[in-house]
Amino acid sequence: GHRSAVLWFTGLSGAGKSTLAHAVEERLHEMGAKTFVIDGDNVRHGLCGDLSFSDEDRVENIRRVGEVTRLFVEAGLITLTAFISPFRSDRAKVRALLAEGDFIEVYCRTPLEVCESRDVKGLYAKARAGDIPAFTGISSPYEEPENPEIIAETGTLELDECVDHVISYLREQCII
Ligand code: GGZ
Repeated sequence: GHRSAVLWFTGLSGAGKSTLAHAVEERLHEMGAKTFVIDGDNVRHGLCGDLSFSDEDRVENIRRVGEVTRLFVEAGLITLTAFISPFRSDRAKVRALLAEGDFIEVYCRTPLEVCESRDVKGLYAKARAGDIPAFTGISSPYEEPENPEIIAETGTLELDECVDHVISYLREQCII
């Protein structure tokens, strides 16, 4: 058995949030844990399909994801979310929806320069050219976590090392 909780991955576009969330999920599956990953791929088209990337809409995006997360955690799942979630106040609100210890903030600390040099989807180039308004890190803010439970050095460490770090934390906290 395991406790339920949310691993809330936050960081810039291209920082490696979804990649790390899915890799951690795979490791948890091997241990027999019940998990679910929520990311832009499964909510930005449906549940949050009406939302843009304005500050207001990002706030609403995170609010909805937070409420869904609360339900999944209540259902007993280790929930893994991967959203930029750029505003401290919104992350704090999600934390407040959950019981003490159930919100685990994982800061994927890939620096902007690294995200931009990787530019896997070409979005940074478009944002620099002015073709994407309000792009996080370029023309829209990202507020770094001040006291995250976990800092994942997704800019420098191998994926497996980052996974190990998250898994160790879950063991220390007796979640798994
Ligand atoms: C940031 C944007 C934008 C703008 C589209 N700013 O790397 P990706 O492509 O796959 O991940 C980014 C994703 C961010 O959506 P989130 O729901 O995580 O954002 S938030 O938490 O701020 O609500 C990026 C893509 O959407 N994308 N336009 N302007 N990222």
